[in-house]
Amino acid sequence: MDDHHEMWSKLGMNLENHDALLEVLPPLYGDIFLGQEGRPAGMAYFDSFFGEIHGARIRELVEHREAGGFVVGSFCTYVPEELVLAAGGICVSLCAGADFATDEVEKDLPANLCSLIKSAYGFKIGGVCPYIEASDLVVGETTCDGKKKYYEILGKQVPMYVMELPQMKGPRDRVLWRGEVEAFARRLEEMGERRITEESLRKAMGTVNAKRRALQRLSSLRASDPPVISGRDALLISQIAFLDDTARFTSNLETLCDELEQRVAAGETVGTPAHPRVMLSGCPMAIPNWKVPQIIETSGATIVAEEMCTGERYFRDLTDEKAGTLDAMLDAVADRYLQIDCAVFTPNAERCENILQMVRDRQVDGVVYYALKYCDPFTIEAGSVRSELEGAGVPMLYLETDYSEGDAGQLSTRV
Ligand code: BJ8
Repeated sequence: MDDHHEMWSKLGMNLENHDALLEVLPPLYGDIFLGQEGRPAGMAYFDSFFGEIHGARIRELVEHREAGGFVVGSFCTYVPEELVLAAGGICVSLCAGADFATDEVEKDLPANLCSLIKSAYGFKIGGVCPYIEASDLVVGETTCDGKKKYYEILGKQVPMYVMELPQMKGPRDRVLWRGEVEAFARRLEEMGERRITEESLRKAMGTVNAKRRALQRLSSLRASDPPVISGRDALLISQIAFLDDTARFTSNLETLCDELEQRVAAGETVGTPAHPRVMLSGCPMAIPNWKVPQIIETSGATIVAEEMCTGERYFRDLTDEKAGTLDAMLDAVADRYLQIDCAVFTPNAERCENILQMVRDRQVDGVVYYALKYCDPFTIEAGSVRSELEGAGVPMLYLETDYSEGDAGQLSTRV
């Protein structure tokens, strides 16, 4: 990585902590990704993105702000990124994939909170997340209780805006959510000092849908047997989708998919027909949370799908681009996001239906259910998912873990 210390310093980051973090990440990345055999050549783009994940990409965000734009940071797939783009902003997800400054974190947050929230706070107070430091606004959502209450604490440290997400999906909930989408659009217009127009929103919807279509294409290619790309690489791509420039990401992913199509035709694979085909299901995995995929794929299985927000839940649904007026477009945005089947909703039967569909489409042999400790929505919903899968004759392995490496041996044995 080039020397970006001056930029990080101007952003107010803790350089000592950050240097320590940057020493750990490249070897970890090398072990998990670069040593894989038969990797597609198109992964080189994503490797190079990762190499500059805290450098060149952050410089782009800084330059965007200097040119009059703004940056919005978020923690959830419910935040409508089309609206941010349409108002002249860039939407990025914030760091939350590794333990950091845990002792300090636990002075403000309970120890029995999920790793994802504690990690997000650790990266903030440790001064090691350039994405949050480069954000003009952090957007939260009323999903799980842990995040809701965490946003009250975070809101004392950064400019914060919270969208009220309903907990059900009836007509009154839809009205509430549509109002929230509209209010968010108005807030973004204030930030960007420009109106969101039919033209700008239509363009943004097209740009974001193109990204989701490219991710859907990758997902379909993973139906090949044996697989042509590892689950680790596919997960990495999903993680980068939340950080990279949307159009550039899409173009590089389409190039990779072209290569994968050729590999399917040529029979070039990353596994053998004897490898079990595994689907991951559950909580999201933010960079650099690769512990479980690494264990699964070094134990003789290949991951062929992720039923999680860093996976199918992020790109399954498109926003209807046929809407003619601005009002109708905001309807389409609201409707698209309300389809997301996160476990924070009740009831959430469509999640099980979607899981069964994915099992069929990807010819899945078994599901590894990944739950973060203390995540009530996903740990509780595991029971319904298990009984649906058992009914369909598909085995499920339930793994409850956190971001520490202490249980890696035990997880490995169970896998
Ligand atoms: S849409 S999955 S990104 S809420 S793991 S913080 S739920 S206690 S991350 Fe999520 Fe949006 Fe849903 Fe996706 Fe709470 Fe669970 Fe922690 Fe979680």
